[in-house]
Amino acid sequence: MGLKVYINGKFYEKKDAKVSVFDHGLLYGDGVFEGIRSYNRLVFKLKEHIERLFESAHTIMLEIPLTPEQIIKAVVSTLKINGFKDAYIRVVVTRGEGDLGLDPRKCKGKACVIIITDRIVFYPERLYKEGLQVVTVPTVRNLPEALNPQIKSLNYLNNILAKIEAVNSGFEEAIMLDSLGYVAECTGDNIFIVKRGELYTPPQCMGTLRGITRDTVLEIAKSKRIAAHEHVLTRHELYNSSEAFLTGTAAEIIPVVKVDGRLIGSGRPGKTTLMLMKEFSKVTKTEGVRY
Ligand code: PXG
Repeated sequence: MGLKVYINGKFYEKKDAKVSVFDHGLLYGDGVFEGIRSYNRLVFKLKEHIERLFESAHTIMLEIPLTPEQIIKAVVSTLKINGFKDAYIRVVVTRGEGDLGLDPRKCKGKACVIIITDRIVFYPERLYKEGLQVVTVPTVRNLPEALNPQIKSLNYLNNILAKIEAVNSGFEEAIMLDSLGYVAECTGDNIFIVKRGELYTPPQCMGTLRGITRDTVLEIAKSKRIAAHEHVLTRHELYNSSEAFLTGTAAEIIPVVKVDGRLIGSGRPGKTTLMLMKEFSKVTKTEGVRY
């Protein structure tokens, strides 16, 4: 039995899990999504992810045809039917079928709800031990006043362009700057630095998604009495930090040891980063919605 995908209340085999070519999610990137993870049959921060999904949908005036509780139930059913203990979960809501015009009013039916669960894909284990080398890229992060990065929309071209630029330069991940040149975030991760034992991360108004892993790191820091600041960061501050790391549902917490050719600290993952990685791993093993 193969992978089963949830579409609008029904389960389909992977090969039959399809949506219309007239779906505005495909035609215009008109829709929203969330990337969630489960660890040992516990879905981490499921409520928070679904809340963010509804906020993204609210802003683009997309009516999700289910309640948050119904989506949570559907996520759990999809995980159960596929028998995953550890999974990567993708919840996608598209505007649905319309015509060849971008007006969302032309999508007469309901929005389309898709839930895909699969094995997790993440950076090779080696990079968590050695740390990642990253570069800043020319593509500027979307301006909040144009397309707010808080909307986790199906249009990820801004991030994909940045990823292409990093890969073309021989790096796995890109640091995106905002239109003023301040550090915003990476293509699918938030960024933190450590300086004099304190944490700094760009505020969400700087073209930065309010990441759920980012929030979790801020909670851990609080519980460990480590000062954490949401503060604008320049490249200079990044280059001269003693530690740096990225946070995201897919990557979890990954150390950064080089930025634009500048060594960060000793060039090895730092002790605050390693402590946070350990604590994060504890939290994900003990907290979440059980299935
Ligand atoms: N910034 C951006 C632009 C993101 O897309 C994050 C930060 C981290 O947020 P969370 O809430 O996950 O801590 C994201 C999250 C993927 C993938 O398939 C992308 C994300 C999450 C999971 C998978 O590339 N983005």
